[in-house]
Amino acid sequence: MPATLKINTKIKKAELITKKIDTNSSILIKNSSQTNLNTKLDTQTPLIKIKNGDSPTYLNPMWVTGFTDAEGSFMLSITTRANSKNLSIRPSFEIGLHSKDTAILHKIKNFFGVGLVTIRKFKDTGSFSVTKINDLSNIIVPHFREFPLQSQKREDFETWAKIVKLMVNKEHLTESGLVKIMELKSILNKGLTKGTNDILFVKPLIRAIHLVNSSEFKTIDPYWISGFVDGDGSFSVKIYQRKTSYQVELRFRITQHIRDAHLLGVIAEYLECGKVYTRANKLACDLEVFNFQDVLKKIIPFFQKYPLQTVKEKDFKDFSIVAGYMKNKDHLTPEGLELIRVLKFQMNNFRILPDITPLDSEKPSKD
Ligand SMILES: [Ca+2]
Repeated sequence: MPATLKINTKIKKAELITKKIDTNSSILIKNSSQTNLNTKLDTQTPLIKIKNGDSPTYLNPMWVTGFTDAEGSFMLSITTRANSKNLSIRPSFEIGLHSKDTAILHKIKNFFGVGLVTIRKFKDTGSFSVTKINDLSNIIVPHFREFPLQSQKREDFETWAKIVKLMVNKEHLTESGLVKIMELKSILNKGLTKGTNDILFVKPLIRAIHLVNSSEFKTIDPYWISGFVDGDGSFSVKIYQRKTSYQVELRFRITQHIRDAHLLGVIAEYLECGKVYTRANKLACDLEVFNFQDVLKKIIPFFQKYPLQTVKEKDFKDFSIVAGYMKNKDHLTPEGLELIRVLKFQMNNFRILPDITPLDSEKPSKD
């Protein structure tokens, strides 16, 4: 019982602190240095239209692409119809999220003006999906042609768009068209599944690798980064105990499958900070920024200028407040450290449940 009581008081305290800091948040960006990054920040105009000062009514198209690079899927389902040899071929575009973050799915639906939002309460998930062939062909494909994907998902999109085109031309109704679709499916996402492989003789294609050009990437709309981080990024506060003292560390991270290690390196170049680390299992990699000056002068000003759109924005705000304390050296006093602990207790997994993408899940650390 005393533990619960203690946490409740802490949370109340944290709310008070958050309010106090919010009205005075300019302290965090006073010292932005005159690096190339800052010049870049100043020359780009944010495209999001702001209503009432803080609630964005429209999503930036490049944010939508960045978020799709992190969380979207270009799918193709091929099933055999009952009592028939005919195949049912259904392409779709989907974004699946934890149900706590479904508000953004409705915004994405409004952005495209097509598709459906489905919430599965018992599974704690929600998704935005577009399945009508005309919507895929007239809305989804043109969007990703105009605002291109940057990760390996670009290859999935290109393959999938060819399938959509074949279907618009009704080629899936011919045997040769069907073979073409199956061949394309062999390099889409996880490739062919067992059942469908037996039906037609299919020669699997070889998947191309998409390598972003780092000098071209320097001119990317910064909202692509915000969208990508809204999907696969995280902001965390670590408190390490030393022998007689505590050390506070702020960590910004983007996690990807190993196939996108190159992209993370290009993002690090763009942000002018951070380094890419390969995980021990060699299946995933992380771009990490934990140098305090980089966090304070590069990461925080960037996401203040190009705000996140999901509930991750709340974690970013808490993270920024802690940075403000650390800048004032408040973390070196017992009171300051306690305030940081309180904020840490309301962030990330304490605020929302872990992401449904296994790569993104991070257990709350015990400190
Ligand atoms: Ca992801």
